[in-house]
Amino acid sequence: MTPKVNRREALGALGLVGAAVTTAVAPARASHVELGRFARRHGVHGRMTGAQAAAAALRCEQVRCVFGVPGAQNNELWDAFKAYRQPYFLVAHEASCSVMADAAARVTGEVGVFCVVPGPGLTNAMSGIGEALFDSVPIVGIVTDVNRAPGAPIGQVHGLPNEALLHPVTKTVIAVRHQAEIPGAIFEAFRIARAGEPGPAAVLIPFPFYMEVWDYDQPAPPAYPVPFDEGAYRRILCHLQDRRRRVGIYAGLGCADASPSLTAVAEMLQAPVATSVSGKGCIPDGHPLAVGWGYGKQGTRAAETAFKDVDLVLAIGVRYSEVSTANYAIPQHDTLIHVDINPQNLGKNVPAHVCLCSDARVFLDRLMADAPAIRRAPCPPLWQKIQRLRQIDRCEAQRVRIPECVDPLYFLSQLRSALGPEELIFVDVTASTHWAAESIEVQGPRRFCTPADNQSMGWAIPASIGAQLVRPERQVVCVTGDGCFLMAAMELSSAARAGLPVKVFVFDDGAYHYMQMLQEPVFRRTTATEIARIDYAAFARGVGLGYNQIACNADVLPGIQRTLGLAGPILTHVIVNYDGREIRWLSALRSRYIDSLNTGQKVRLAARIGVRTVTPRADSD
Ligand SMILES: Cc1ncc(C[n+]2csc(CCOP(=O)(O)OP(=O)(O)O)c2C)c(N)n1
Ligand SMILES: [Mg+2]
Repeated sequence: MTPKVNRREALGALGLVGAAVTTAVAPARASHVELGRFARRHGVHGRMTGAQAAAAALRCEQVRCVFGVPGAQNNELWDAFKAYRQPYFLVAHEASCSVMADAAARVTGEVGVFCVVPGPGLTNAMSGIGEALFDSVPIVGIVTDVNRAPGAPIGQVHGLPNEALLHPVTKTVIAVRHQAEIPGAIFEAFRIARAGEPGPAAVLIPFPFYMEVWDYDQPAPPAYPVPFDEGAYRRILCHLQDRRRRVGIYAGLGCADASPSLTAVAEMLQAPVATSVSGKGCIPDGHPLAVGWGYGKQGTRAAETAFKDVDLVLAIGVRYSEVSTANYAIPQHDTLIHVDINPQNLGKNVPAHVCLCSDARVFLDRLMADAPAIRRAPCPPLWQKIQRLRQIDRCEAQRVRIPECVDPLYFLSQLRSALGPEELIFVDVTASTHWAAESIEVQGPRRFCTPADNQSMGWAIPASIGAQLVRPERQVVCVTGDGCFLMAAMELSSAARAGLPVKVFVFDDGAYHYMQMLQEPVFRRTTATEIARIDYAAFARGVGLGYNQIACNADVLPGIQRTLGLAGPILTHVIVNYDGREIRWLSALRSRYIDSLNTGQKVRLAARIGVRTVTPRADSD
């Protein structure tokens, strides 16, 4: 009689065989391939299994943490992480692991790494991969695949077309065809993730290769060279040599690793500096030339006003994305010079007079070398004007305008003042995001993070956990909405499990206020925006978080201080009210939207608004 073996037993047996092979081949080699040897030759060298080679390559890249969830296909790999002392972090849902890798990359400037099983593990991770793609963040996914050998069985579990799924959301997918390729594929993925405009790269490794043994001799390759177009640079210098032209700098995330150079160039050119949302902090907000976020109607008043006096905009490491410009509503200037590492971004959304494909720091340092030809005289009236304008913005944020419950913008200004300049702030996709971009001043790069261009709700919760893990010395705070919370809150159980002291503030207004703001003016009613109310105190208790509540403006600063004074992960329930303040970004978007309609569309919109305004409506939800 044939014994019945169920799937779990079969996979368990497979695991045992794997372990036997590993121990038969690896113990002497395992120590042989540890870091001492990497340090000498910087690569993966020696006889080992595919799983060990993958772990060794990650150690070689000095990965701080691999975020993910194991599964039948990649248990071998997770075991190798442990054997090779590669730090890892188990998430509650793979939707979080790519986000945590992204956040770890944002706050450290290094490549973040996640590891998933094929099929649902991968599809769960895809929103986060998309966010890293749109926000130019270098992450590497170690994605296990099913058996793809010729003649492999059909109907394999998780056998979705994983390679095809990955292509549209990554810079590259390296599909491994033989165990010999594993470390080289991982090194190449890191190189591509970092090269040019950073972004996600994936390595797809069919699970049978993890147990195959090979003699590896795989050095880690050098980084890709950075291009520089000397001719375009000379044309930029010609524009800057005309000292009558007043320069304004618009800096994006591409300047994150060039902060001192950016500041030096701004001083040398006496140029006000505005940033994109992702570029916040690339020049410290306390600097006399920093005007805050954006330079149109959507950004700070200081930036909008200061850039009215500018003739020449020097846009560096920035893309003029939809969100950063409130749907491309950016003021035109006499001259725009666009410098970015990705040639496909150059002059694309806003026509530019000169484009230069360059790394931001290389470009800025070249400008400093040419300072004698372009330097402007110090301009104290400009500093005073900026200081005055910024003071007006600060006063507005610090004033309570919404007396009932908590005024969100007032809360954000108080949160800023309660935190040290080094602390890390994560803000989710809520109506308050744009107030945060306006009002939260940031004194250095990589300290203010938001899912800027893919706008994936719930992102900030796992992101703040990932950041806290790799930056234990910093306080990480997360501001999220109650809708975002419903999407991602269970991941807080991982922060509780690991004792990560992240502080999460959830703005509870019982609704998708962001959607209500978009819907109400044009439909005169709201649809599918009222969300489930939950008991936050019970939730916190249930997953092992500390709890605090802030219910009125008078308690905002004391309440924030109470939360920051508590040890461990804390959930703070902030009862907010949105009625009574303008969101500049939204006003800019609205006027841009109306302008973009043709006459017929405008007439239909006006008719609908007219009819619904006079018709009683009780059907908002
Ligand atoms: C995954 C995802 N689904 C839907 C949206 C569209 N969206 C943007 S903001 C928002 C509502 C956010 O609600 P909440 O978190 O409660 O924040 P609030 O605006 O109420 O402060 C929605 C549905 C999105 N950005 N991402
Ligand atoms: Mg809400």
